[in-house]
Amino acid sequence: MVLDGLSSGIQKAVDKISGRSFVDEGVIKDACKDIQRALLHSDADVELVFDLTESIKSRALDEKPPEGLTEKEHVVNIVYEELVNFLGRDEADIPLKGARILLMGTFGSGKTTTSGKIARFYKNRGLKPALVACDTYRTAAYDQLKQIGERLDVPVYGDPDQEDSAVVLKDALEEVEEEIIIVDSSGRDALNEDMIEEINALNDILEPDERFIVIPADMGQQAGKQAKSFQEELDITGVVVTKMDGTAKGGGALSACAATGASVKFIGTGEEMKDLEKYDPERFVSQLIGYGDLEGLLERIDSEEAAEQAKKMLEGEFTLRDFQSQMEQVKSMGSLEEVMGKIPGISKSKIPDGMLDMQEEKMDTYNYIIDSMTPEERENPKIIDSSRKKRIAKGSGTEVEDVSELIRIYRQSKKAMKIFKGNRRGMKGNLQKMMKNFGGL
Ligand SMILES: Nc1nc2c(ncn2[C@@H]2O[C@H](COP(=O)(O)OP(=O)(O)O)[C@@H](O)[C@H]2O)c(=O)[nH]1
Ligand SMILES: [Mg+2]
Repeated sequence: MVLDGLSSGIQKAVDKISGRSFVDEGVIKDACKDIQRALLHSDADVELVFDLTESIKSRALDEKPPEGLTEKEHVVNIVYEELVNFLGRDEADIPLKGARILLMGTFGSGKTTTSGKIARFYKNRGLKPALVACDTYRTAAYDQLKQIGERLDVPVYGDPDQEDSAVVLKDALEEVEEEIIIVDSSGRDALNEDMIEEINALNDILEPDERFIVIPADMGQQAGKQAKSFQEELDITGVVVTKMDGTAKGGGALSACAATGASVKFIGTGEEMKDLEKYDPERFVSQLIGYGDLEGLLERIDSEEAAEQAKKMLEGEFTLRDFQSQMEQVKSMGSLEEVMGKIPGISKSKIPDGMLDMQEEKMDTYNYIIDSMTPEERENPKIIDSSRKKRIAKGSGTEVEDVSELIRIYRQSKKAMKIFKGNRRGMKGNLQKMMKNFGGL
């Protein structure tokens, strides 16, 4: 994953806690030192880091474990919760209907690349994005975006001969038919009057739902200062932290943004269009800490719904509704491609090109099919005979073969659920099994 250094430091701390037969003050202090070291190495602010470890220490010593958790699990959970606070608490909220997004940032921060990545993000979710090339400052900017658009099969509006970005945007808005409009803009060396004026002009014309500042992670804690100045001058709604893949300073950048109250919406993790993740601090910290036990732990303490679902599965009552909600869970984790990349043991290289996108479409198809069933059919798919299949296919605008395929995959998943009986890693195991069903791996 990104931030391997930070991750191994945090994991070392967690292992120290988990590896002892009991936790005392000495162990907690020792683990906190590891966490400090890891975060400071990631260029996080010293004071913030000390505040964090103080909270961990005092909570670990004062709070009694809630029912069902051992002392050790309780302390690991405190580390997890405090790290989530530290790195941003709220999961990014990205509008999934018609949205206008204006990107801004300094030279080379990754605006143009990120514009393309965000277009892909929407396209993968079945929406129609358009890109607008408003960087009129750099000569090759239009061509760069045009190439990205061609690769993604997303229209790019712009005029390489027009020097006034406001004119480019006005013209584009007259023509554009797509529901999502993503506007790239010109950078500067730093936020200056010239840039403020230009962005304000674009803002008045576009009236965007989101104003994102793009900041490279290698700025470390300076990212917080930059987010703050853009916040004050240009009223940003979110931050995209790019280049998380190429630096040890990502933790510092994320924590500094969180400390200013700016919400990180996406992180960029590579040069390719697919390298964008919606930022979800809980998921991010789970990865930092290392899946495994922690996931089982979280499942036990805070998800009544998950517990209810698990219980039903164990009783063999895994209905098509449960199947549908599981598909939703998979989708809400990001694109299948991202999910696959995170499941140990599944190599992306084994997946044929085009398979992943196709599978996402499949999930939509399956959702339509399940929606077209009667409640009785959903609860008891056994009653779905060929005449019912025909009716369902017609109602959902799909083919009878799709309906049969869904039922087959549902049966396989149901069987897989039973195999996972008693498996503490629950959700991950289920997902992995389900992915295998989808991907035929
Ligand atoms: N490794 C890595 N490189 C990135 C990422 N985002 C952008 N880049 C690279 O950073 C450079 C500048 O990006 P560009 O989008 O042109 O920045 P702009 O000047 O802000 O529009 C390009 O070489 C990109 O490929 C990222 O998340 N990871
Ligand atoms: Mg650019």
